[in-house]
Amino acid sequence: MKNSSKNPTVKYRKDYRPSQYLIKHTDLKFQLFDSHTLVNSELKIEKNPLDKSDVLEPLVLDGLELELQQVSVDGNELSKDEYEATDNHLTINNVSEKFTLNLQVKIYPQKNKSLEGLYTSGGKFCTQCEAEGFRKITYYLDRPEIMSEFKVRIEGDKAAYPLLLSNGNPLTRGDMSDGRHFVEWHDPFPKPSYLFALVAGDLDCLTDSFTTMSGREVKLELYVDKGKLDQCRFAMDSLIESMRWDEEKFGREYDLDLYMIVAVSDFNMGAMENKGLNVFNTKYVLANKKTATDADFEGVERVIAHEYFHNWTGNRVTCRDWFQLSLKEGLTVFRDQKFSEDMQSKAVQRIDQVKIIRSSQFAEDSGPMAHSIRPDSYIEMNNFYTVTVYNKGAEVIRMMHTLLGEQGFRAGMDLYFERHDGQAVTCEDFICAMEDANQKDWALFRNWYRQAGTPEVKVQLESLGNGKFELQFAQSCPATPGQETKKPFMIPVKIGFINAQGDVAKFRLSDSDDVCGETLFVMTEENQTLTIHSDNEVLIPSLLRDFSAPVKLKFEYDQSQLATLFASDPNSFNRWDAGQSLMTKILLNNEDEISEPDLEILKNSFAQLLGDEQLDNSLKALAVILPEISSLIGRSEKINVDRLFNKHRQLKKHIGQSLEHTWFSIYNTTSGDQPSDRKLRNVALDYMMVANDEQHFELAATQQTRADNMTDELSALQTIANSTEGYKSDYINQFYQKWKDEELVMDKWFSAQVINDDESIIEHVNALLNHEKFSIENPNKVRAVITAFISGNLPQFHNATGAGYELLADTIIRLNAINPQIAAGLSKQFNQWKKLDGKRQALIKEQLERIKAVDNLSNDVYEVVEKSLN
Ligand code: 0A1
Ligand code: ZN
Repeated sequence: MKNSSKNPTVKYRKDYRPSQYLIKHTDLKFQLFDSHTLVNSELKIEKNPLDKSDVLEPLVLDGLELELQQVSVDGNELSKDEYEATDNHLTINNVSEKFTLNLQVKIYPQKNKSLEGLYTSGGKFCTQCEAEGFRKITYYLDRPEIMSEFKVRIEGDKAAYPLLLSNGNPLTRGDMSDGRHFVEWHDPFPKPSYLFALVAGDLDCLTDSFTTMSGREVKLELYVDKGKLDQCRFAMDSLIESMRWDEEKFGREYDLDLYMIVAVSDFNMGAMENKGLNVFNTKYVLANKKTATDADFEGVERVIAHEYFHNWTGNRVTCRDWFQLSLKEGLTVFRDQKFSEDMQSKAVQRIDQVKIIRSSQFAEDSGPMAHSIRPDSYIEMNNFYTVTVYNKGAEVIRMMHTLLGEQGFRAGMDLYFERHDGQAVTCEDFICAMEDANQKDWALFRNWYRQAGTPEVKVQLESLGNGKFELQFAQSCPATPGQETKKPFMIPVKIGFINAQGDVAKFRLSDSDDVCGETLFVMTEENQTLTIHSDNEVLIPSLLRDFSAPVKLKFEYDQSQLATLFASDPNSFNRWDAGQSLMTKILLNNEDEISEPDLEILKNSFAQLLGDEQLDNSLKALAVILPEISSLIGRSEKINVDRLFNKHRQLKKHIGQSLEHTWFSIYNTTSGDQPSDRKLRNVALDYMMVANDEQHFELAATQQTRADNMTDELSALQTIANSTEGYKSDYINQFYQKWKDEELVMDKWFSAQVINDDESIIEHVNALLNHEKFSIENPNKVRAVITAFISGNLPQFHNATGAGYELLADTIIRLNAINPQIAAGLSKQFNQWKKLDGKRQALIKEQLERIKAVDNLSNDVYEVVEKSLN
């Protein structure tokens, strides 16, 4: 098909109609062979009692890339004229109110490189069905509101696949002829097809158990490739912690007797919450001190928790349709964030969460793919597993939590589970439960679900004399595709003050006698004023503490006010944020270079902060890391990137050089063995290398060679790979020789080599794409090389020659034919192009048009590219 004829269907939220049919029971039989798989299904179908129409419409099942071999209804095989099979559907015309449908289809998992449906990875079979992958396994009503009780029989060669796993509990197993065997599974909880899973292979297993709050014992099984058991303990402990935490915080108990996790190397996303049988990207399971960094450990803990928490928020209560995705994802991300805040440092976690919002979500919200957390339409659902639905969705839940407090929020959650356990529901149902449990009317709050775009809140402070002050607030939100004008949002703004000396400034609200140090002001209109009283003559406001709403807050601070907040705001998040604002202001002003006084202010602020003995080392490290270039672009409407890149380099160099002695002393005296100590030491090393890589190269080299943990080893490698030293390749090779058999470590080795801010890098990236350890079919490798380059090396991605753009387009075109989901994800990286200068815009447009003209362009890539060009 030539793509000029492309006419993909757009699905609209407003068109939702309940299905006329339900599938009460689903019996599946899988016969796994070396070249293909046969799937037999028996579906007990009946008319949906909610459907009141007298007319029975034809049954239309979804199906994709299936070879249909047999169809029978109530035991009678249908002849070819009694059904119609097209590229996407199987239609059966004459059906009754209740019947049994039997189908046999043939599929080719070994050839499936989209990693959706049933596929093979490293010699084992596995599945990925969310969002619409089950239709690549058999014909089905492949929509989340169809909840069915599943029985599954898997047959395969016993030597190659001693393990045959599916959801729920194993029922029976036995041997067959020809060295084959079978296992039968039953999942007592009705579930949508997207939660189905199957795994077959020969794997090692770590087992443990968990006794639930009601005293039931749950078997825990973690399956990994042979030889990897020494990298499993942390994931298992994280699972146990998550199970305990969900009981303590939300009263939620696990419901089956068995919880299985399988790690696979080829996986499009992080992991998948299939009922009782999670499938994980190895990146979020395998970790020990030697192979994984501190950041990797945090990732494992977070994703293990996320998938576990889905058992209640996603599986027990699921989504009615895919427009409601944030119902389960926003809520589950919020839950995993809360968990991580309890396990790690709260402020550090919050900073990391907000960095994602500011660097990726603000960008998405200001680009051609902007959508509300509950989108109105889509062409390809896979394109909507976004930072907006997930992370902004979590911010929206967090605002509910902020508005209701811990107890009110818990009451809302309890009511939500009580009302909707076992159902497929909507975001509206969730809001209603929160409202009803707390006697609230949140008509206005719903605008967060309806409207896309990042609201801007402008704040001014006016002193009226006699200790009386006025904070004036004004909110607005820019137009986004399809939404020209916006209604006001409900915006909780957490506020405190410090005085000119940097001490906490207490205050009193006009309508109260209580003196306080902090207040929550809830905006509901475009313009509002808050009057306060304070004994201090000068107040410096500390606004939107802990990022209490996903908005851009604008207050005209001068540099000295920001420096004071950076030195002494008692709110750790805002203290960090003041430093970011200070740097952002300087990096984004209209000067071509940073002035000497500005450099001096920053240097002094950093020196003072680094000397603060009260401050935790990880907060110190975070505070001295420059704002990410992506977030500086993300927050701008138009951007002169050449100027930004130059100033970013200038600032980094200056901080490195002017504080060289401080870095050296931090490096030598920070001796602890905690992640926070490593973090600060490695930031110091990086600045030293930026200051003078010739002089400090030995130090980095020694660190890489002697390290007993991956955090230090990799940090050293990264800074070495970024240096200009000729013999850095010795150390890149040394790392390679040591780790070439560890796939996940090889991903780090690739990534470390693509962030060098040097013109020759594109050639090097191309060489890495041809390296024997690289595979375009493995998403982790694509992320390790391509995503790491285009998001971690923006100066060279935006190289004025356009070579970076061409490299990305080449990769997208290659991947379009292999794995459309990953190809589309990469295509989104062009979405900021209209902010750039004319020359770069023309270069990107050329690449977008080249992609659009590709034969057999997938819907996934088409949707992103088409929206970007419009
Ligand atoms: N529900 C999973 C994420 C996920 C979504 C789609 C996938 O393939 C298209 C795979 C995983 C989660 O939130 O963890
Ligand atoms: Zn999720």
